[in-house]
Amino acid sequence: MFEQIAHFIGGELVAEGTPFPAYDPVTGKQIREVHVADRDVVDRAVRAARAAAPAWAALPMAERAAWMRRLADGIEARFDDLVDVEIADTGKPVEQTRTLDIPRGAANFRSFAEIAAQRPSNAFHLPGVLSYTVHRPLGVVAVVVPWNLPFLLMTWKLAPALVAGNTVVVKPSENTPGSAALLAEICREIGLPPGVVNIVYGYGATGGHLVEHPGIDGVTFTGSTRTGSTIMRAVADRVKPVSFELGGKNAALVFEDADLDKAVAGTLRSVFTNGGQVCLCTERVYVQRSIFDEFARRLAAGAGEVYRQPMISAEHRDKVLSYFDLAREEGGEFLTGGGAVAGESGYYVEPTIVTGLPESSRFNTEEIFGPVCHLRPFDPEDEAVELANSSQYGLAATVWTTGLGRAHRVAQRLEAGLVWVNTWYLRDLRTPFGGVKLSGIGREGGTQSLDFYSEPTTITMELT
Ligand code: 6OD
Repeated sequence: MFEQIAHFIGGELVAEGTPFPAYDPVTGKQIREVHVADRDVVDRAVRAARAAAPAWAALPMAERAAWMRRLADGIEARFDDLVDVEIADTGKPVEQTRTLDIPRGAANFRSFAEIAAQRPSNAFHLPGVLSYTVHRPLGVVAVVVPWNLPFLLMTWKLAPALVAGNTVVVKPSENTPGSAALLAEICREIGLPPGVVNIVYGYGATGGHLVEHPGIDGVTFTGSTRTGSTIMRAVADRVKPVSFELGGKNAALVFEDADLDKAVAGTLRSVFTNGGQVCLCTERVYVQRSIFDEFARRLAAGAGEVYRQPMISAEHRDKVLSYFDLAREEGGEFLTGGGAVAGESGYYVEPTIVTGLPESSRFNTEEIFGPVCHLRPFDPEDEAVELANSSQYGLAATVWTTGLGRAHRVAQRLEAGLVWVNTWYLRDLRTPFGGVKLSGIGREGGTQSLDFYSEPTTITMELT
C-alpha cells in the first residue's frame, strides 16, 4: 500500500517535490517514495488551511464533535489497513499495533468529542457586573509528528486542535508517512470539508518552512529537545504558542517491598516496549540494594524474551550502538546485549542492560531512545529520589512498592510530569500529559489540550 505518497492540500493529492525513499526497518528495503514539500508546497498547504478556517471555526461545537466521531468511525472502518501501513513503516509488533497504536487513533477522536462537549465555562457575578469567558480557536495549527507512535500521536494532537475549531497542517516524520497518507484517504471518504486537514511530507527543512510560515498560529510538537528549541526560536519573533513534549531519561525506582514479579515484568515493559522508542520508556533503573542482585538477574533473563522491534532507521540504530561503545569506554558492565543483532538486514539492536556507570556518564544523562537501560543500587528512600531527580529531563517516572505511604511520598517528590506507581503507560486521556525541565513545555490531555488550542476572551459587562 502507498508506493507513492503525495501531499494532501485543500482536499486534493498534490504529487509535487522530489520524491525521497522510505524504508521498512525490518528488512532495510525501500517500500515507498514520498514527495518532499518545499517552501512553495508548504505555503499552499497553509493557505488552504487558512481558507478553510473561518467556516470550520463557525460550526457549532456539536457539529465539529460529530466530525470527530465520523473520523473515529472512518479509522475503525480502515482498521486493518492502518495496522498494515503502521507496521510496514515501523516494524511494530502486530499485537501492540492492534491494541494500542491504531485503537488510540479512534479513541483520541471520540474522547476529545466528549471532552469538548463537557468543557466547563465560567461566569462570575459581582453586584452589577458579569464576567465570562469565550474560547476562540488559534487559527491554523502546525502539527509536527514523530516516528515512534506515528498514528497515536498525530491523532492525539489533531483531535483537540480540530474540535476546538482550528484547521491544521500536519508534518509527519519522513520515516513514517504511511498512516498519515491513510488518514488523508479517510478524510476524503467521510467528506471532511477540504482544507480542514492538510498534510505535507519531508525532512526537517519541510518542518522548518511550516513552523516559520507567517500563517501558522501555533505549533504542537513531540520529539527531541533540540528540535523543540529550534521550533521555539523559529516562532519567537511572531510570539506564537507552542506545546512540546520532548526528550526523557525516565527513572524507575524499585523498592525492596515491591511485588518483585510485577516489578520485573513492568520494568521489562517500560524499558523495551516499541524497542525502547517511546519518550516514556525507562532508561535508568534504581533498585534497593537488598534486592538488587536478584532483580538484575531476573531483568537480564527477561530481556532475552522481549519482542525485538527494529530501530526506526539505520541512522538511529547507529546512534544507539554508539552509546554501547560509550558505555564500554566509560567502564560499564553489560548484563546482557551490547551490540547489533547478528545476521539481520533490518535495523536491530540487542536488548541491553548495563550497570556500573557513574551517574554523570553520557550513557546515564543523555536520552538514548533504544532497548536499553542502566541499573544502579540505592539505599535509603531519599537517595532514590535524589538519583531520579538528578536528570536534566523530567517526563515520566515509575515507582514499584507495596507501601502506600511510600508510594505517595515518593511520587509527590519526583520531578516529572507523569508518575506511574506499580504500572507503566496506563492512560486516561482526560489527564494532563507532558514533562518538566528539558522534557517539554505545556500539557496536553483533557481540557489542557483545549486550553492550548484556543484563546480565551474575557467579556465583562456592566449590568445597571
Ligand atoms: O499516550 C499519549 O497520549 C502520548 N502523548 C504519548 C507520547 C509518547 C511519546 O513518545
